[in-house]
Amino acid sequence: MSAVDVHLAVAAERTLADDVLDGLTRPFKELPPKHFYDARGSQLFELICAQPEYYPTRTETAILRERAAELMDGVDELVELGSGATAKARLLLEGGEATRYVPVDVSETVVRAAADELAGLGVEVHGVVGDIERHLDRLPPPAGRRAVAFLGGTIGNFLPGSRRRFLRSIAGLLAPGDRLLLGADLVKDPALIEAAYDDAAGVTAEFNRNVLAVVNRELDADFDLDAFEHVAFFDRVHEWTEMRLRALTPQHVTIGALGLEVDFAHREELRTEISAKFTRERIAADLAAAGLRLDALVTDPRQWFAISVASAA
Ligand code: AVJ
Repeated sequence: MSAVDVHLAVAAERTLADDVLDGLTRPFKELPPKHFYDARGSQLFELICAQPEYYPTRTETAILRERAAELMDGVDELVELGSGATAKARLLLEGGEATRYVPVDVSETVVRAAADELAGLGVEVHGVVGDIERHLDRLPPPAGRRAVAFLGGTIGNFLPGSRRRFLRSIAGLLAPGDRLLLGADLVKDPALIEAAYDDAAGVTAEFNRNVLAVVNRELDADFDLDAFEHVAFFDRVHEWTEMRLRALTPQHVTIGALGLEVDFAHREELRTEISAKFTRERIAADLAAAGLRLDALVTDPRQWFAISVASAA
C-alpha cells in the first residue's frame, strides 16, 4: 500500500527566484546548494557517489550494512528526510522491523520512485513531497516508534546557526522513544576531503556548474557555463569544504525572470556549497543546542563518517 502527499507547487520556484535575487546581489555572491538537484543534477550526484575519491556514500553505506539492526532496533516507522535514492532506506528497512516508510523529498519523481521500489519489501510507503526546511509539520501522524533519518552528510550543507535551527525542527518530530539517525562526514586529512570534492573525472565540477544551467532554464538567465571554473577547498578554520564557481573573465549576466543584471569581475567567485565536517564534540554540541541527546555514534573502522543516534533530551 502506498500514498504520496504533495505540499509543493509554486512555492518551490519562488525559493529559487528569492535565493538568486538575494544571493547574486550580495557583496560575496552565494547560492544555496539545494538548487543543484534538478534531474541532471541528481544524476550527476549519483555519479559523484560512484567516483573513487568520493568516500562519504560508500562509507555510510558500509555502516548501514553492518549496523542496520542496531540502528533500527525497536523502530516501527522510518521517516527519511531528503530521501533521494532508496538504497540506504532499503538497508535500514531490511535490517529492522519497521512497517512503514515515509520518504520526504522535494522531488515528486524521487518520492514516487521510492514508493514503487520499496513496495516489494512489504512495508507501507507514505511519501511526502515537500521542502524539509518548510514542511516538516506536514508529516503523517506517527505509526509507532519513529526513526527520523537524515543521511548522507547533508546536515553539513547548513551553516552552523541554521544547522542548529534545523535540528531543533527535527527534534519537534520526536516523541519519547523515538530517535534521530544523523549521517555526518567526519574531520580527516584535508587532502582526502579536497580530492572528494574535486574528482579527477570532473564530475563534481560539472555538478557544480549545473546550478548555473538550472538558473538559466528556470529564470531565463544567460550564464556561460564555460566561463566559470570549479573551485573546491577545505577551510581548516571552519572545518568545512567550500565549492565555488570562479569567473575566468569578466561576466555580465542577465536573469530575465528577475529583470536583474549581474556582473562578475575577473576571478570573482560565487559560493555554491559548504559541506561541514564534524567531530564527535561538534555533533554532540549541535544536538544539545537543539534539545537532543547523543545516545550513540556509529562509525566505520577508519572513523571517516558517522551515523549519530540521538533522542529528545
Ligand atoms: C549530498 C550534501 C552530502 O556535501 O558531500 C557532493 C553534496 N557536493 N559533492 C556533500 C556534494 C559535492 C554532498 N551532500
